[in-house]
Amino acid sequence: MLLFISVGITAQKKNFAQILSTDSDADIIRKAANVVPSPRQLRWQKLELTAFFHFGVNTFTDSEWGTGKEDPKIFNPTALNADQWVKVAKDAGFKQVILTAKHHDGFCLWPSKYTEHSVKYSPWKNGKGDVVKEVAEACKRYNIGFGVYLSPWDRNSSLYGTEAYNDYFVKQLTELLTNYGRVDEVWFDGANGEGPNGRKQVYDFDRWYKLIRKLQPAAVIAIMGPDVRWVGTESGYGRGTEWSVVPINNLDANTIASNSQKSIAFKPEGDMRGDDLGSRDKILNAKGLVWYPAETDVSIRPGWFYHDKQNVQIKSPEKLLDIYFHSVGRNSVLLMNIPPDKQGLINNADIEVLKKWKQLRDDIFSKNFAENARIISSNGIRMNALTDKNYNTWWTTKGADTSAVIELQLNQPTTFNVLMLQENISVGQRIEKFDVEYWNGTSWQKVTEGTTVGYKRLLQFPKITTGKVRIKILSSRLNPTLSELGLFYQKEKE
Ligand code: FUL
Repeated sequence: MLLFISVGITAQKKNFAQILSTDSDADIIRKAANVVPSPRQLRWQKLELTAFFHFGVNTFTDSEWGTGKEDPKIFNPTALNADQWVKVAKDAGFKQVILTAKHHDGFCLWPSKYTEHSVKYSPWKNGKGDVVKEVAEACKRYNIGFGVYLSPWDRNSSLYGTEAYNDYFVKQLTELLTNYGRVDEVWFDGANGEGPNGRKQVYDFDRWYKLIRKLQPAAVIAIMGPDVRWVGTESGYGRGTEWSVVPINNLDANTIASNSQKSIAFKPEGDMRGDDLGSRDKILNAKGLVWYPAETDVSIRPGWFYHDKQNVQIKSPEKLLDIYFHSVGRNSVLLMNIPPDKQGLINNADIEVLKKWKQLRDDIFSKNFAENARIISSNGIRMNALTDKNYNTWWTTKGADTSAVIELQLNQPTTFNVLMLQENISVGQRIEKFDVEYWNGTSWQKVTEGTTVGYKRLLQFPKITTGKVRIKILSSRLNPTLSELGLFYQKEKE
């Protein structure tokens, strides 16, 4: 069995589908509609918000990419407090954090047995400190997820560019995945430059993936990995059309047969940065389809690491809210970087912004005007599921219907300007096109429209006041599903 194949959903439902040369277009569309996330991917998607902590020698040299030649003695945070980092993240609504255990400079935030470029050779806690341990333990105390970033590119290791580097990397991964309890995400950066000896490295991804599956089977492997895809930009803005099911052309029968039992057939390849990766045009020529959802990474500051001079360039709460709408609200998980400073603390300026951002989200999303609406959809079933605040129950259509109209009759004329839709992705991602209309007293008027929904879709539009609104699902790959539906009001600028 391929290692990335999900276990335990149902016999038929898998996170990939093979396309046969005999499949018709309709067969392919039906297969795409039935590809589902693996349990680890589903858990990850539901997090919505994860935080990145970039911290290391760069924090002390005021740089973004270290050379690998730093003296470990420069690493000396005066007041490092991982509880503070994790509490700040949790208070802002993040459900998981990822720490840069090793960035491109090769400096390890844990006392690795296999290098002298680490905290062990720094004055911090007299070389007895372990940042990975402190963050992992804080996450347990605060009950949020914990992940590690381990840069494949290593500008310090003299082994880089040789096969022995893959062994070195496996040893480091093993330390991280065995000594710190549960790890929920392993993040492999795509950067692959030259090592200290000018050589490039051929990474042994298959070996790394197998090790992760063995040691931390619940962890998702992100970016240069099979479970989570880089959205393709570091701006914080995802695609308007975001399919979690995308073509993977090495999933042909021969590859499956030859890799079965001994390898993982799939690792990211090809350009994952186009405007649209999974619509009908893209999947009809595919040899295989895979559930490969988008993660949107962005930093709260211009850089990934902390720099004093950027204290005045922190993104505003309003900017972060806009990013939220265009990442979480576009079927993606948001991974936001909040870099600790030289003291080893999250700076107060970032904390203030995060608090205000959380408040802005709460102001909008604490009141769902759809909650007590009367819901009518002639070919729909389980109307109550739409507003029961339970993701696991869902509305769908009868028979083979792939279009539907869902009308909401509100108790009184209500003002709103945000729509939230959530598909039940545990049965697949299906909705391709929808319109939103409101009743102006004499006729239905179009408010907005959308393409994909996926785990969560948020749409903003100029405010309207009405007693009736309807969602018209115009096209879907199979019976459309909706787990939740919301109407909200976002205070408009005066
Ligand atoms: C990039 C790296 O080169 C940056 O330094 C940062 O870690 C970012 C998240 O990924 O590829």
